Amino acid sequence: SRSGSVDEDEAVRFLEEFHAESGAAARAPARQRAVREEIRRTGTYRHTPEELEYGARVAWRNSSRCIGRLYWRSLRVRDRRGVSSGAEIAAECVEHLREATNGGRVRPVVTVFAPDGPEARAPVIHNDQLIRYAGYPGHLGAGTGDPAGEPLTRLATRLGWRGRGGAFDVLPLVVEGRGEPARWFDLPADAVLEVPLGHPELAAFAGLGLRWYAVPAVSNMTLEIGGLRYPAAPFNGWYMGTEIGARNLADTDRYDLLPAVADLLGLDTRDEATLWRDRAMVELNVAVLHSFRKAGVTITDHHTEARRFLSHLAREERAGRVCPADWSWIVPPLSASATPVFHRLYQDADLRPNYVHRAP
Ligand code: HEM
Ligand code: NRG
Repeated sequence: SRSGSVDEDEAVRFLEEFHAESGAAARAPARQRAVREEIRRTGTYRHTPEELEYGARVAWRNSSRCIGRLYWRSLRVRDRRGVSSGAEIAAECVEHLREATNGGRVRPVVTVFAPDGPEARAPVIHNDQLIRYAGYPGHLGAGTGDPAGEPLTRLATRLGWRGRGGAFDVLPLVVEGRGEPARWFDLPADAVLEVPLGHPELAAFAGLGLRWYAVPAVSNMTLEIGGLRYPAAPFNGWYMGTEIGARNLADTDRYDLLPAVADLLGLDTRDEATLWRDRAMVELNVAVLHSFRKAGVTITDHHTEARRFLSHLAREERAGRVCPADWSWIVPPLSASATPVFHRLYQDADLRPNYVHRAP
């Protein structure tokens, strides 16, 4: 077969799994022959809508870093393989966010754009996530916004976008349509639901002026199914509170807010043994969960999600499958040993279909 063409055996392995799991074994031989023939003739093949939907869901099931896999069958798959211009991709990402946000009752969604092929490269979404805050570097760590947003802020700015210099400026989408240069597209405000953060007991907490967005929509991973690669395939579920309260707002190379929260709590930050960091982290996480709940936005806590994950593992075993899992990602970054996922080990495996990282 010619170079850059899809691996026939990978394609057939996927089709075998698809037909076996979807109870359509009778149709398998004819479809496999047709796909082999299509690959030999064109270097690639097209998934049927059913294969794409199944592949995107199993790719989630196979994501060994994800604690949220209990609901893998409920993933909504938006088939937008025919869309490849920058402007249309941006518009479809906005539609994705509207469907996923659903007024706060967040729904897991993936939108699949045109794949890589022997004739044409796939379109590129430069954002790590569809919604992210800008980061503006300053002197001696005195920057503004989210340091994780700095690379995209730089790229968007080079392309002519002007940020307002605030701590929570929503970045534009930066998209390269097939065969087009990169362009930026502002997200309309009504497609970006955000939650202002307050604390159930500490009235002064709201004075910190913190907020976070409702929908984590990862857009820097390639969906791989049956030898085909879909580099533009943003997906989302809902947040687990610790992602925001124990990492995004707390990490020293992110918003680094534990000292400010500790001050608010009146803790002695000169003595590590007061555990001011730990106490501030708990209250920050309480604020995140409380605020999302109050705003009617779906979120989960790490105790509930850890329990659900173990039900998922048990269910997968009953179905005769191993559920690959990466302990270092499954275990939450707060109160790890108070959750059941901490107290055991997991088998890991690099299965396909899957969502895989691409070079930045
Ligand atoms: C990672 C939770 C839905 C695929 C994670 C992580 C958490 C999580 C806590 C670790 C993130 C980190 O430490 O940065 C959830 C919850 C969901 C959900 C609560 C609610 C439904 C989904 C969906 C997909 C998915 C719908 C794909 C269709 C992944 C992948 C990773 C991941 C690929 C690894 C990301 C990476 O390597 O950076 N998830 N998830 N998750 N999740 Fe989920
Ligand atoms: N930690 C990242 C998001 C990574 C994926 N997490 C999810 N995925 N919940 C953050 O923004 O904090 N998901 O598809 O729901």
